Parts: sequence; structure tokens; C-alpha cells
Amino acid sequence: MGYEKSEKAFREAFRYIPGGVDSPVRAFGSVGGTPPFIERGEGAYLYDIDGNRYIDYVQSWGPLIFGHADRDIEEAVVRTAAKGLSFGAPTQLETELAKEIVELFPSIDKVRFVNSGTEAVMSAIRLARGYTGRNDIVKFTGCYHGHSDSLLVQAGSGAATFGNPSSPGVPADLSKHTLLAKYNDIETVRRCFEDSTEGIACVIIEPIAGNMGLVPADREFLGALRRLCDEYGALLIFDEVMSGFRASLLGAQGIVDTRADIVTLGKVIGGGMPVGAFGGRSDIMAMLSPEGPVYQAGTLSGNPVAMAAGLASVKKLKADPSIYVTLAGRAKRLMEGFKAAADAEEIALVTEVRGSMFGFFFSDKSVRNFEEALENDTERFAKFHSAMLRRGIYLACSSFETGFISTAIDDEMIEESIRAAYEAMREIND
Ligand code: KE4
Repeated sequence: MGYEKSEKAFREAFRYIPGGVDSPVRAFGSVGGTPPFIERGEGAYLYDIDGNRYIDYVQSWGPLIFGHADRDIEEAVVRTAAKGLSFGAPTQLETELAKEIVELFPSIDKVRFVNSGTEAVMSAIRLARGYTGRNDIVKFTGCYHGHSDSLLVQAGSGAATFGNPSSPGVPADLSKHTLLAKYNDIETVRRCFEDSTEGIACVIIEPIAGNMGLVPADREFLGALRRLCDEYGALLIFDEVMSGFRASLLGAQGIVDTRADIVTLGKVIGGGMPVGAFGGRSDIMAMLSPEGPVYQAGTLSGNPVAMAAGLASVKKLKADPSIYVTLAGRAKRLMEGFKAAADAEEIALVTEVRGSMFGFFFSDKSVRNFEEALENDTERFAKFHSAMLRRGIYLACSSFETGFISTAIDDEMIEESIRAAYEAMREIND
């Protein structure tokens, strides 16, 4: 496999775009090497500009559950685009997709569309603060909710629950309102409620965390979280931008019985086009402008072409929920194969699967929170990622991400990927 054209393209991109990419993770910073520049996608495959072909387990970080250039989604996009790209006026497509989501999610009475997961979460946080009249929020170390200021916060020193900015440009005056708790540890959440001086507006969590690697929250923990929020009158926000329509048709809420007050969605509901959404109980959503006083807006929110792509994607999933059984079966088979390949070389590996999502850590113990995830062997992950890429297997370029199975990936591709894993494990063990 040659990468000359991608190397040249990366240098060229670097001249005009910071880091040569429009989103940092794409630069391959944590795995090294040059990120392949993609020419096209077709079904399960990505093709780079050097003519290399890859089985794609990233699928644009989750949206492409039907693989690349799905005929139904592409046809919906072309048909809708032919009638105009955007109007800045209401269309029935928005209502149609909203109806699909409301009918699916018991915890969503009304939903508002935006253009990204970041926007969905930023708006949900403002809505929770407006609804409760409180300023403080709680998030969990290791959960990522997009790059809005209140969420770019890391744990303070020691046991301090108050957050510090995790990026320059985020005012400490703002990040002090974000308290940090430990994933799967209800006592650290209780401490945040006790430490808060201004009252907690909401607790936001990825109920199946996909941004510290794949780390699901324990069912009992989510139940305790719900009870704690009710005890203090705080809202519970499930950030299902990644897990929604991926862990099951209803994301985490299709697996656990805990219900959120607000749910954020993205990725799959855009079918590959820029869409985010946040929805919840009627009384909460009624606070949103123009019905209520909490302001939120967007030029391209509910864009008809994006709505058409999302609608085609969601309708296909609703029409055949049994695909989740197939997707989960293939995810399980892939992770069993990776585990067997690691065992053959006496390399420590732990794996996780939730529906069409999979993850693995080069570690000898299970991972239940970010602090434990940080102990995994990231150097070995980088070598494995590179060895797999050279064998035509395109995995997420960080051990703190999640892999995905699409309907375009068949059993033979899974077996091919497992064979590549045996070779890669042998190579990194030399
Ligand atoms: P976007 O703004 O990237 O559309 O969504 C932010 C977001 C919010 N919530 C969750 C649970 C998410 O996973 C994300 C974005 N996920 C990352 C992948 N880990 C997007 C990839 C990237 O940043 O380029």
C-alpha cells in the first residue's frame, strides 16, 4: 500500500487548514502516520486517493449505519436537492422526521433540529439552565459532548469536583459551573450536588460512553442517577448523539429502563448529512423560543436535504429493527476474533460490544471509567491500528473512540478482518 498522494495532499491541506483537517481526530495524531485522503466510499469500503481500499469500521464516526452511498439515502438526497437546497422556512420534511423520532422515543414529546451534536448539547444545556433557573451542571470525566464551552472542562486537581477549562479560550468563570463526576460512581455525583453552591441544572451523560473507548454505564448506576436528579430537581440529559440508533433502535433507552428528561441525537439521524437534535418532555421543550424565553436558532437547522437523508435512514431502521441483531452478531464475532488473535500472542486485550458499536483496550482488566481507560496501552494500540490499516482495515484512529458495524459489512469481511488481526497482533508482538 502506497500513500504518496495522501502525503502530498496532507502537506497541501496543512498550508490552508489548521492541522490539515477540519476536525482534530482525523489528523491521526494519536496513531501517527498520514491519514489517507478519501476519494470515495461504496458500501462497506473506503477508497483513498492512492487507490487503496479499506473495510470501513468508522463510517464517518457513526452516521453511516447502511454504509457508503446507500441507494435509498442517496436517492432521497438527489430528489430533494433538485427542488432547492434550503429555504429558511418551515418544510414538512422537518415535521416528518420529528414525528418519527417522537413516536420512537418515550422520553421525547417534542424535538428541535440543529446542525451538529455540539449544537444539540449546547442548546440542551441552555434549555436545562433556563428551565431550572440554575447555573451549575454535572458531566463525567471521559464523556465527550462536542466542543461548546461549558463542556470543554476537565477534572480539577485532587478530589475537587469543580471543573477547569480543558482548552484555552474557555473562561474559568464559565467552567467553574461545570462539576465533574466519575463514570459509574454515584457517590462522586452525589458529592457534586452537595458541593454545588448555585444548584445543579442538569446532569449530562453518554449512557453508553463512546468517547473514552466503548464503556457502557451500569444499569444500576443509571437508575441511581435518575433518582438523584429527581431528589434534587435536576434534569437528566442522555447524550445519545453516538449511541442513538447505534446501540439499538432507541440507543441506550432501548437497552436500559432509565428515562432521560432531555435526549440529544445526531449522526445516524442525518444519514451522513449535518444534523443534530435535542428533544424531551413537552413542559421542558415549551421553554424554547418562540414558544418560550430560551433562545436557540440556526440558519440551516432542519435543512430539507439533510432531513431527507435522515428520514431515509431512520425509516429504513424502523422498517427492519431485526438488523440490530445481525449488526450485534457481527460486532461480537469481530471482537471475539480480535480477542483470540491477541490471546494467540499472549497480548492483553479486553473488548466490549453494544449493538452495532464495538471497542477494545490493550489492557488486562475491564474498563468501567475514564481513569481505568487511561491505563490502556495506547502505544500498542497505535501499532495495531497501523498494521491493520496496511492490511486494508480502517479502524478508529484512537483507543478512546468506538468502532461501528454497518449493514454493508458481511460475514466474509468480518472473517477477513479477523485474519488481518492475527497477522497484526503477530507483527506488533515481534
Ligand atoms: P458533533 O458536533 O461532532 O456532530 O457531535 C459532538 C458529539 C456529541 N456527543 C457525542 C456523544 C459525540 O460522540 C459527539 C461527537 N463524536 C466524535 C467522535 N467521537 C465526532 C468525531 C470528531 O470530533 O471529528
